[in-house]
Amino acid sequence: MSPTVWFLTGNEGKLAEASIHLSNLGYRVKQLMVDEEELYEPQAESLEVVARSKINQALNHLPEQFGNNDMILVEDAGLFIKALDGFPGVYSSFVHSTIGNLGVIRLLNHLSTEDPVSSANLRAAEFRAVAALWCNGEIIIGEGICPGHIGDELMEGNGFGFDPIFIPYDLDEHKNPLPAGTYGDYSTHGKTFGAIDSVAKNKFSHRVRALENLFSQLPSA
Ligand code: ITT
Repeated sequence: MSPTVWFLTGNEGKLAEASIHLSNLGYRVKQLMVDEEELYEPQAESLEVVARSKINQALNHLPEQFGNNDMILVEDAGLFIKALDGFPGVYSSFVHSTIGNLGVIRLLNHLSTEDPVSSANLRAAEFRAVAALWCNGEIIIGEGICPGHIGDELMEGNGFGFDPIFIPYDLDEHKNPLPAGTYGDYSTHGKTFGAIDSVAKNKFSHRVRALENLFSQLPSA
């Protein structure tokens, strides 16, 4: 039987996206539940520091059903806006729960022009994710980036967090991102992540890229 990947996260959206991807690779994914008060998220300058800290904490909260070959997954992500020098970055959770999506749009109000391509360049942003996997006593790290831009209005329906305001750049046939305004083999046709479903989001997602990068380093991969 393939090992279970225990994902330490309180975010159902992250869990759902990782489960779709990892089940395609043959893994079972279960949520590792830990009381919020018992977890500490360091306010660090790097996503990797946060991810490593979460792995070390998860090791103190292993469930009884944890099997010999099972693995622990944590992942830390953030939205980095170019015109704001990478803000909110590692402060994404705080910014989302305080000023929210409309607040971010307001911060960028002055960066809109008639021309959609130059607006997309002025409003460039990227999601970044760092995933860490504990496997047989070792920690493996994977990173993923999804470039795009911040839309000028909310487009919601699906997703979580900043999904309603983030429009990924199109991708070419090899899934490499293209410059703003270029149509590619993979496209959301100007829709935000919030306006597409998670299977479609996973084609672009920083999270999936981090997981692909991470799982490609496993000896059996
Ligand atoms: P954990 O319990 O796994 O830590 P979290 O919600 O705190 O979940 P992160 O620290 O990884 O998640 O991400 C910080 C915030 O960045 C998150 O709360 C969202 O607002 C935003 N974010 C991260 N990934 C996102 C995505 O794929 N789509 C939209 N927003 C995202």
